[in-house]
Amino acid sequence: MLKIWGRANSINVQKVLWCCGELALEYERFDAGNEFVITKTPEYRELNRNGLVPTIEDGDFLLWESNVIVRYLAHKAGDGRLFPAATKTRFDAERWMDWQATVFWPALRPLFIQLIRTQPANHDAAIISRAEELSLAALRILDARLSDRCFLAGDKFSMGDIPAAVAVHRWYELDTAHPKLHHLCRWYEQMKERRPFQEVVMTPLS
Ligand SMILES: N[C@@H](CCC(=O)N[C@@H](CS)C(=O)NCC(=O)O)C(=O)O
Repeated sequence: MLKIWGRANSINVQKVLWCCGELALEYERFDAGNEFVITKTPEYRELNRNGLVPTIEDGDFLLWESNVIVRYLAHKAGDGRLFPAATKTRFDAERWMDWQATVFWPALRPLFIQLIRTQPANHDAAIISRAEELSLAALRILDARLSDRCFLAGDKFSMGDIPAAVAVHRWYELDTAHPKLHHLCRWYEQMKERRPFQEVVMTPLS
């Protein structure tokens, strides 16, 4: 059975768990990361030298990097449910996955760390304000993208929606200003209707 290493409250682990839910894949999950200090052990470092989560073991195949794991599982399913068959649609989806990892999450993460993982007495107003500004800029890009299509890579839900949606969920859950972004909001409501999203992403932030 597929093995997944990673605590269930990690944004990057949630991408993989959501993907498994969409594909109805069975898996065994092992807590790792943060308070689960197993990531610091030599045994875990053999699996993932970065000491980060998630890591998966699919038989003798070991893989880390959450978005790549989502691509791998979606492709392996082989039925086009999450992995678009058409070349341009596929790379369109991949583009939004990379953008989430390189632009959107780096903008939003400091806000999450400040508001959820930092004692209020230690909040840094400059970090919060900058993160709010950069996150909103990224969210406006998503909103514009969704103005003329249902999902990020077209008219069908795909792997391209998964990384962005887990991050958008965090933004909506944070105690920060939420200017009206109508297209984004409509898309997020669609995500919230999906059972696997409800089960693994819509959990209290911690
Ligand atoms: N680019 C990596 C980033 C992985 C990452 O930063 N994971 C975080 C959790 S979201 C982590 O392992 N943090 C340290 C920890 O939990 O101990 C990926 O997408 O898988």
